[in-house]
Amino acid sequence: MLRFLTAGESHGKALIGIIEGMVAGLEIKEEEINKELNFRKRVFGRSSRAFEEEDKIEIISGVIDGKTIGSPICLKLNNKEIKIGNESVPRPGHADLAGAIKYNFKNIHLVAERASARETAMRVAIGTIAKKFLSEFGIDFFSHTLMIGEVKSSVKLNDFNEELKRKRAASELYCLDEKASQKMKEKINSAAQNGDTLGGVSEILIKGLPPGIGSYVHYDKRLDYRLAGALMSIPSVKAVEIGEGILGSQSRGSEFHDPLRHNGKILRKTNKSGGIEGGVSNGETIILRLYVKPVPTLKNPLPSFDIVTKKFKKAPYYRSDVCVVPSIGIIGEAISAWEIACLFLEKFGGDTLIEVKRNFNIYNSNLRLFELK
Ligand code: EPS
Repeated sequence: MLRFLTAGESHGKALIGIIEGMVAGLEIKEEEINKELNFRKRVFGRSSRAFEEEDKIEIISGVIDGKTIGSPICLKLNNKEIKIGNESVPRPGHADLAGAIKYNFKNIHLVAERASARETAMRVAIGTIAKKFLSEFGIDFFSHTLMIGEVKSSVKLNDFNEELKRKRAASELYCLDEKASQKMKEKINSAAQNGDTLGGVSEILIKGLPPGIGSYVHYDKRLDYRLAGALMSIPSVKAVEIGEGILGSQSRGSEFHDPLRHNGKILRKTNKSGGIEGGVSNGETIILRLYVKPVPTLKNPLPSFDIVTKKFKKAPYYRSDVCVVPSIGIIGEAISAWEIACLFLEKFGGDTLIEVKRNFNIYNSNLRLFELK
């Protein structure tokens, strides 16, 4: 079984991650993790903190001579900024108040330090190892920004390639529509000037996943359940859509479902199901959309109250992000990779990469039976 645990506060000494159950024999370099960590952070609309933190991963254990050895992998990310504040006024929309009630704290920073999306840095590091594992089987991940504020990208994808990855990396907002991207930047600037924040939508595509990952037999092994549940754990994500799920709720069955054909191989004209049918991958690209709420720390704050005096007070403002949508795409890729790696290992299990590849190849040769005319 593959599992992980993270520890660490946003302004504590460090973030720690421990992975258990990763196969032996997987090559992994710190630079590969650092590349994804950089992607997560340094985007237009993030606060200065995101640019100040170095986010250089240290692999403490489980990897020797550049390869995993099957023992727990311990990862560490040092924080540059180390300080814990004191504040008794919660921000509406933040974990502050619910967390302070739950733990009987009078200082909301004791909540915010762990509720902070800084924790997702470690989950991106962990997910990068899952991505590397899945890349050994031709499975690849991509994300791009579909909407910020009300500005929509005109680019809708069912596939991606290295060129699109380069284009995405060159965009300040990871948006493939240059005109829309410009408008999104203007929206972010104007929200910042008004002391406000913005949400939006990020789309994730996963290709190369063979049919049969997940389960229709056990609710807790359904691929859609696992992906949606895990993606909802990203701070600010308020809804997850799979394929054209929202459109489906307004369509007839005859309009919505992807008709099947067989022409030497299985063919679907459309992919409205987003690559998942009955909780199981069907071999099409997995398409997920993450709906992100605006960050709750506002320069022009909402009404709140002091949890000690119970008197009215405006919510406090601290340096904060104006928009985190592009970062959410990168975090979502890592988190999806983790969930898929867990289900993939359950199906093709083994202690070494070679053993898993052998099981995968046997399954793949059986799959070819479906491809025969
Ligand atoms: C965050 C608040 C900001 C963000 C932080 C997440 O940090 P600070 O409280 O230091 O201003 O910059 O994100 C990161 C530091 C990061 O690495 O993503 C929050 O409250 O969620």
